[in-house]
Formats: sequence, structure tokens, C-alpha cells
Amino acid sequence: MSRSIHRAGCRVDHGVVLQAKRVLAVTLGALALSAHAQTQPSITPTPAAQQAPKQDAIQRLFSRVDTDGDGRLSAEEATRLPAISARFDEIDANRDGGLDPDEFHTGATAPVR
Ligand SMILES: [Ca+2]
Ligand SMILES: [Ca+2]
Repeated sequence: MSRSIHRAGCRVDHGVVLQAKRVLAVTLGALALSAHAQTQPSITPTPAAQQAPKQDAIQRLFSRVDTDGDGRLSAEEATRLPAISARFDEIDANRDGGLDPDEFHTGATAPVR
């Protein structure tokens, strides 16, 4: 009696183990596939997202130095920023005697030579 139960239990266990192995193999295969699928879209560099806070800071700095609020930095306004003032002519790309936000951003982020 106990022996037949033991055998039956053995057979059931064996089947469960086989099934578990098969499930495991399928699960591992699915994991490998999904891992592979996930690596491809995630290789998207996001320099724009990383630059956003810096650009924001530069924009705020521009607004603070633009004391008359006309959206341009005159040479006089730029004297408050020695690093910009020293290269004012160089940063003033269109030579109109003022720095617009684009010129200011370029000058503020350009490596100092
Ligand atoms: Ca101004
Ligand atoms: Ca200009």
C-alpha cells in the first residue's frame, strides 16, 4: 500500500519536475527575448533632456543681466558678466552691438580659450 503510493508520488513528482523544467526553459527564453528587445529602444541618448536645466539657468541669467528687459544684452549690461564682457565682440555674432539670447547662450557655453 505505502509502496504503491510512494511510486505514484514518484511518478507525479517526476512529471512535475519535467514540467517545471520546461516552464523554466520557456521563461528563460522569454526573458532573454524581452531583454534583447528592451536593449534596442533604450539606446537613445537624451542630451536634450540633460541640457534643459542648464539652458534654463542660462536663460535666467540672461534675464537678470538684461536690466532694461529689451531681450538683448548691450555692452554695458554685459559688463556685469566679466566672462561675457571680455569676449563681447566675439560673442556678438551678427555685430549689432547687442547679444540676443542665442548669442548669449553660445557665448556662455563656449569653452574659454
Ligand atoms: Ca538689454
Ligand atoms: Ca548680436
